[in-house]
Formats: sequence, structure tokens, C-alpha cells
Amino acid sequence: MEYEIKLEELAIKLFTIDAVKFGDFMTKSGLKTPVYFDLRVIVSYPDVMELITFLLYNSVRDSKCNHLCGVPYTALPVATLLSVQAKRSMLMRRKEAKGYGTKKMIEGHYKAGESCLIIEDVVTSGSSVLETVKDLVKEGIKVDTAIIILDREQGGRQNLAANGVEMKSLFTMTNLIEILVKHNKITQEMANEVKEYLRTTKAPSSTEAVDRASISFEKRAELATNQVAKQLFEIIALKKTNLCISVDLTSTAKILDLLEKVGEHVCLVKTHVDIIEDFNSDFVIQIKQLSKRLNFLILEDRKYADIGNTVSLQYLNGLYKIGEWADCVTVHSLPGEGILKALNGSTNGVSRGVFLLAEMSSEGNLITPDYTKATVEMAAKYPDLITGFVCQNKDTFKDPGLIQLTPGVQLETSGDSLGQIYNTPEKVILDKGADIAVVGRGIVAAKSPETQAVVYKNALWKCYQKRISGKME
Ligand code: S5P
Repeated sequence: MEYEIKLEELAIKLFTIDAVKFGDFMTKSGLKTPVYFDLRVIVSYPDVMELITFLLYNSVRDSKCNHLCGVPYTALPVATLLSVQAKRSMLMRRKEAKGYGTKKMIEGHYKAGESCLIIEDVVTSGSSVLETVKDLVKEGIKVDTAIIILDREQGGRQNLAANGVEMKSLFTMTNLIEILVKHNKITQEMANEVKEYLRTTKAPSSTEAVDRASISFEKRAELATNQVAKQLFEIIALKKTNLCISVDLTSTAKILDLLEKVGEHVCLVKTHVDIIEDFNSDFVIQIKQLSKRLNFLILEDRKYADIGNTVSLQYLNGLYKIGEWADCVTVHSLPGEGILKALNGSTNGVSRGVFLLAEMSSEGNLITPDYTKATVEMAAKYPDLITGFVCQNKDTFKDPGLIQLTPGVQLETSGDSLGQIYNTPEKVILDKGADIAVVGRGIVAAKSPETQAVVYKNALWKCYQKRISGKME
């Protein structure tokens, strides 16, 4: 109750000090608006600052975040007060990088893998919040919540949600207006005009977004929520290879022989266990030993696509008992969420990993943009299980803690006679946003697979380095 009373008190004060004004105004972008906010003035009113701090305090206290960061400049003093009161560390984002020394955008003491809560005054499109989020994420800091004084309800909430940031606000515009009408500060007529304006004027969907492709694999390891993804990022960074070999061979001896030669050059080995003619338990022991000795993970490309119950049987039972030896598996989203529910969990205390197929490389495949979008949305509900996506495009997903695995890679663009489409390492890493490139016949069918694996490894790594250095033409 005290909270409600103070919230109304704040609304009235904001009106009284002209932090919120009604009439005919022009926005920065030249649009007409019947309501205008300027919260920069609040610093001159200690009672308003105190009220805001009081109202935001509980959200800060209840958050598990290591740090707070105010979006420059208006929210900086608010963040400072909250930081002191909640005894929580504060970080500061620079508006411009220093011209000398380190190009640091974030000031304060922090470690990659820590988390940060964002504080902001007013959100319209959400792009200012996202600029701050982007710089924090680049440092390996996780951001999932932004605490806002006023949500203008013009699309900011949706833009933030699309970047994995939940917005909590003291007021929405609608609810602020209702309070002001109740206290006879504005007429019902004015309130209706503002509501109509809100209904018809939306901020453009924000172009500002976290660009996962510009973040190093080391930092992304800290942002991963799935243990397999974290491990894979770490292996990639350590071995300096983002090459996955697809060992589409039909005898265990040939697979083991190939892996003995190329294992040190790859981060991930992709198998199709059901094409092996002499599969046996000794093969499992040997490939696991190789994976330990040469430090790569194993992805069984089973492409599960059945109802949850069947998939859980297929995963743990039958001849292959895939769940016992594969670090991760590929899964279709087609049957719906049941398939992820069935796989969610761990085997013998070891986290599982799933690469969801969001797009395919083959010509004429039936996956539509809506299907891809729904697949990414489905994955967001299983942060502990999802390692990443098998997909072809950078825009398919944004979360820097997930991995883009892209097949259909050869040194020369072409295809095969059965609809496979190939792109070059440059194209998949620099244009298409792949984190790991899957190469099958490009290496397996080469005269010297070992030499060819090194060629692919170096080409892919060079592109990755170029990508994170930001020197793309
Ligand atoms: O969209 C896809 C998804 C996958 S997992 N396109 C693919 O080609 N794959 C797999 O990647 C395919 O099953 C095969 O094992 C590998 C590509 O092999 P390559 O010989 O064409 O490089």
C-alpha cells in the first residue's frame, strides 16, 4: 500500500516539476507528440530522487546481479543512489571510448561471467538500453533485466525482449496518465488523446542489438548457459579451431583412423552412428578416449524428429545408446516442445547438449522463416539444454551464449548431385555468422585429410579473427 501511495506521489511530482508535460511537442525524429518527458531535471529535486530510489530499491535488492549500470546520462545518479543503498557494485558505461590508452567502454571492477542490472529513466524504442547492454555483453557480462522508471509503451519492451532483456518499469505511460487524471492534473480528454497517440505511434523496431559475431569465443564461454556450449567455446578458444569434422564414413576403423589424424585440428566431431556397419561398444570406448586425448567434443547428428516419448527411448536405448557417449545431439523442432522436454536433464550427472535445426543447407528444404523464428523461440525456454542452432544465417538468433553451427562448407562454392549447397569458409564465418563450420567431404574425401583439415582450420580461424577485430570491409 505504501508503495502505491508513493508511486502516485511520484507521478504528481514529476508532473509538478515539468518532467512530464502535455501539449503539442515535436520528438527528436520530427514526430508530433502530445506528451513529453524530460527526466534530466530530477537531479535538482532531492525529494524526487529519494522517492525514485525508494520505489526501485526492492527490484535491486531482490536481483541476484553482481553489478548495476545506469544508461548515461540521466539514469547515472539514480543508479549511484541505488548502488549505495543496496550495497551493490556499480559499473559505468562511457559514451565515447577514451582517445588514449585502453579502448575501455566499461569502467569499474568486474569479471567476465558476472551479471549486471540496467537502470534507465525512459524507454521508447529501447535502443539506448541496448547500446549499454551491447558494451557490457562484449566484456562477457550477462544482462537479462532492465529496470526503468517509465515505459512509453511504444515497442521498447518488445525490442528488449527480442535481445533477451526483460524490462521492469515503475510506470507505463497508460498507468501514469490514469494517476494524473485521478488527481485532476490532466483532463480525461487529454488522456484519451495520449492513448490514441500510443495506439497509432510505435517506435521502429530497434536496429541496435547485441552482435554476437563481434564477441570473442573466450567471452562467449562466460555467457553460455548450457554446459556443453561453455565447454565447446573453451575448447575452440584453447585449440584455436572452430572446425567441426563430419565423419560420414561407414566403418569404425576408418573413422578412428581419420580422427587420429585430424582430431587435434577440430573442436567438434560430428557422427552419423546409423551409417556405421560394424558399430560396437569398443568403438565407443575408443572414440571417447580420442576425444579426451585430442580434446574435442562429439556431436551425434541423429536429427531426432519424433514425439517426446519416442525420442527419449531413441536417445538412451537401442543398439547405440547415444545419450551415454555423445556430448550433444541434433534435434528437429518440428514435433514441438515435447522433444525438448524429453531430452532436458542430465545423464549420469553430465549436462546434455542439443543443437536445434533452425535452417538447412539443402536445396528446396521446406523450412520457412516462421518455422525458423518459432524454433528460436522454443529454444529460449530451455537455456540449460540448448547448445546452439544448426543454421545458415547470422540473423537467425542473437544470444551470444549459443553456438551457430553451419554445415555446407567447402573451399569452393558448388554443391553435390543430391541438393547440398556449399559456401566458402569466408562466406560462412564473415557473412553468415557461423561460429563453427561443419566440413564433411571437403576433408574426408581429400587425398590427405590431415593436410586439408589444417587448411580449413586456418582459413576459418583467420576469418574469425577478422570478424572479432571489427576490421570488416
Ligand atoms: O542443413 C544441414 C544440416 C546438417 S547437420 N546440412 C547438412 O549438410 N548437415 C550435415 O552436415 C549432413 O548430414 C552431413 O553429415 C554434413 C555435411 O557434409 P558434407 O560432406 O556435405 O560437407
